[in-house]
Amino acid sequence: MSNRTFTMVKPDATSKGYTGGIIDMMIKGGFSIKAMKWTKLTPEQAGEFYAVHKERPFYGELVEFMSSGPIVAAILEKENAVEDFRNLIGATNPANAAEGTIRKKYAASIGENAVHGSDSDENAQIEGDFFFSKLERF
Ligand code: FUP
Repeated sequence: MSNRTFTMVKPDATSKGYTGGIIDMMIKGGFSIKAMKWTKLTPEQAGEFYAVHKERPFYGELVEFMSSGPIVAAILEKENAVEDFRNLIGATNPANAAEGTIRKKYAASIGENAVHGSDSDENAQIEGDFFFSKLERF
């Protein structure tokens, strides 16, 4: 069990002015910020980040969307971080997201779903390393 996860506020949410509200829900959910940056992915970077989905039918759309505007990338810390954060963000499809979750409140659709959360300790490490150097983590 790791105590860190990786998250992004996605372009749909940054463009709608939801960044502050989403980060507030993360902090009120008991997560502390270990690293954070406002940045924008190139299509190549988004393609690399989501390479695991390369064969899926939505890959092209996903890469286009994730490189369409700014994102906020962050490493968060809490006991049982990966699982607890998945619970806080809710189901991938906001139509199935539970009341009180970030996606229930802020996500528009399965593709434009406001926020990313790592699905395993191993991916949390890989994804955090994709965005942050050792000098950017506190
Ligand atoms: P999640 O881990 O909840 O972000 O969901 P997945 O890893 O299954 O999917 C990663 C991203 O692919 C989602 F955030 C949005 C996108 N996606 C689609 O666009 N369509 C789908 O049918 C499934 C996922």
